[in-house]
Amino acid sequence: MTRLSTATLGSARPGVIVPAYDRATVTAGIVHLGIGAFHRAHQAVVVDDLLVRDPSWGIVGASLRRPDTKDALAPQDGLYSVLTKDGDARSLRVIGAVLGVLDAPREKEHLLAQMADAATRVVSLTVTEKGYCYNAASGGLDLTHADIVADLANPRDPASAAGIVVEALRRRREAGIAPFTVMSCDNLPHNGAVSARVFAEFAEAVDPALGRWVRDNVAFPATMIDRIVPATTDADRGEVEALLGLEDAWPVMAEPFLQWVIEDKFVGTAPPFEMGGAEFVTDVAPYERMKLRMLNGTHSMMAYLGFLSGHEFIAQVIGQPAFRTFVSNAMAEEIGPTLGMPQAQTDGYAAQLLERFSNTALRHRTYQISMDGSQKLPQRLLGTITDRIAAGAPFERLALGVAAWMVYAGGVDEAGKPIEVQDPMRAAFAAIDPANLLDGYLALERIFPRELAGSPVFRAAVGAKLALLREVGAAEAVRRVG
Ligand code: CS2
Repeated sequence: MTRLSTATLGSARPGVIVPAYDRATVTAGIVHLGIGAFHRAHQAVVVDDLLVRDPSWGIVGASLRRPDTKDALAPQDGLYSVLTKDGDARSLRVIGAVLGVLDAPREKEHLLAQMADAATRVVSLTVTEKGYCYNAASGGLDLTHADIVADLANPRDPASAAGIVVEALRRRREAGIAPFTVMSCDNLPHNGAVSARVFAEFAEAVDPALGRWVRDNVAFPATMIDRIVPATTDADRGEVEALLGLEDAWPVMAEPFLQWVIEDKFVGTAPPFEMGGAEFVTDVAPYERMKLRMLNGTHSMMAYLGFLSGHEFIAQVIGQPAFRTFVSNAMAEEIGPTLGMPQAQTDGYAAQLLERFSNTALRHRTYQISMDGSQKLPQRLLGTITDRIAAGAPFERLALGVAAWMVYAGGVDEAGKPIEVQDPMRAAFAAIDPANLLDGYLALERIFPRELAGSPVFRAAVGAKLALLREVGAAEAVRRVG
């Protein structure tokens, strides 16, 4: 079948939404680091909407590790489709906002030159939690991280996100060009403040004057990003091909829901992201907290408990009445009350989340969400638990979620089969004595703040849930906790 490209786009099937602007007039204004499925189903879609008004905000994407996105999108002139799925309903749209993709390891100079170019006014990132080389316990850059050590030894030839951003900023400063705005779009708490701190600390370690300049001149808006984007499968590619009438090697799948809340703090004028439904606010924190604790918190709980119960997809998990009760109670009774919002608002949000999780067309794998638990647990579950303990309130369901993660990270499922655990702290997990999981995990200070690990209430709650999981298994534990 003919491949999707500029030349063939005209033969897309009727009903497919195609760019409403003339792509030939679009120029690059954004460099995006970490051009995975999430970015292409979220930010790039919003940019695709605003290019009608201002064609100077096209995106040059970069992948920091794997060349697969570049290899797939180059023959397609950057074009790809987003298939939105809701039950049996489908909507297919071809996105034209990505002008090109650079493979950072092979094309570093090209990438740095693009970032140092005055036309680039925003550098956005989806490099996942671990990509910030951030030490959750200290709150700053992890100067012992191998990638940071390597980049600080050779800052003109960087490989980490921090190294690349700072080298591009150094070049701009030297050339007398205003800095770009650095916009984190990762699921980190206070992603703006974390990026500000991590990148300024890196710059400072390269040159104190550069560190000061970064602190004083670069804007790091916080953002809350939300859209469920499961990994694309071969079956998805087949579905896209049938709907599009062309072959697309790199489509992305998404739910209809899309939310993006952005702190109104840019160097110069921000791209008109509101044209694509984004919202500019002065304080992102309440949105971010609600989303991380309610959506991502229950996502992780469903992922570990669901995986251990033998469920492959989130919609299957939430389709079990016991799980639905458990998740709904966790949100209403344990998470919602920590958000400091009117109950009607958190209840409404919870109801909407249950609907979104129930979207059977998405096939969002529990295994996918289970990845990188060490990087996710603190902001998704542990902060909520800390607040519950401070309020003297129970947190049985959250404790079961943490215990399920410990079992999962131990690398053996309930049938005794090995689990391929993907996590930067995997080696540390493997060194834990299976006979004493609780002490082993709680000693990991990068995950568990000392105060929490030392809390008798916390230890007792998680310890009891570990025992319950061992005794009756995840499915029955969920039913009993309810
Ligand atoms: C998920 C998120 O994989 C995960 O850890 O919880 O990617 C989630 O789907 C998104 O944050 C939704 O916006």
